[in-house]
Amino acid sequence: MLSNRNIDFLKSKAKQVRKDVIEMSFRAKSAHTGGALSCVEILVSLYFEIMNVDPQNPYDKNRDRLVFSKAHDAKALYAVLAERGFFDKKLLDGYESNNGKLPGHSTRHCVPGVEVSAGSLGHGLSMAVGMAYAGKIDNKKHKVFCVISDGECDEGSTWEGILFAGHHKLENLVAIVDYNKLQGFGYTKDILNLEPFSQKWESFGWEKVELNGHNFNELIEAFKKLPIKKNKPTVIIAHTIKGLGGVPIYVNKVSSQYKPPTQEEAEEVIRRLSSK
Ligand SMILES: Cc1ncc(C[n+]2csc(CCOP(=O)(O)OP(=O)(O)O)c2C)c(N)n1
Repeated sequence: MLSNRNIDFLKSKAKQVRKDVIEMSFRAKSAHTGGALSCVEILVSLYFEIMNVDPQNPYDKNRDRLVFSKAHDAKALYAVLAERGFFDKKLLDGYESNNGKLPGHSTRHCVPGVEVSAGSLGHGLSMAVGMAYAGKIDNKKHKVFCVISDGECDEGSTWEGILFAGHHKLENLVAIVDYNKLQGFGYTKDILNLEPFSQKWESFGWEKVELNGHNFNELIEAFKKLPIKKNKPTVIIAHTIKGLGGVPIYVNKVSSQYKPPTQEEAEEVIRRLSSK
């Protein structure tokens, strides 16, 4: 269990990240806000409590790696990295603009801390698997985390990575599924149902934890137990809500995928997140 002080600290970071995400969405009139909001607590937990990273030495060879496979939701990653001190927060103003440094899909080394280029969905887990496999061969101690979406779990390439990691017993690998149950044009259960989801991972040789992906206590308790089982990769199936904390009428709706907030909506969300 985390102390109340730690929880309050993480919650305040999550609020700030949500504000930054909404501001970037509004400024750039960008899509992909719902999925950025659903993974905020996952990223805040990892970068502020769990991962061995040093913003002053971002390419330390012993650092933990994070592959952000659902790179269309890069706003969340950028906001967390900036808040953690990897780069100047002013760069967020140039998100998805001609003169900015932050592309709509997170791209390797566009700023310190972004480990891989991604955005063509379904490839990140295989990159993470390769990094974990190399780490295991070289007897390295760092972990490789990979944040993937449920939409990516409808893709065959993801299951090839899952199969490989189970076979090679990559206990240094942790996949976190941001299971918000919505994709670009509908609910995952209607497009290509994943259930029974956790059993599928287990049958491929992974150890699973299922939790509320917005609850810091649950997330951090699970992360602190890693590796959950010797000789097995871990999947954390994080049940989340697309658009949580953003514009209320888009929460858990397809519209949270592509619709940027209007000025009034953005102002209202920022006001709410700035109060209390
Ligand atoms: C291979 C590929 N196909 C299609 C897209 C276009 N696309 C961007 S986001 C998205 C769906 C988002 O849903 P999901 O993957 O579940 O992510 P989340 O809800 O977590 O944002 C799609 C189809 C893409 N980026 N890559």
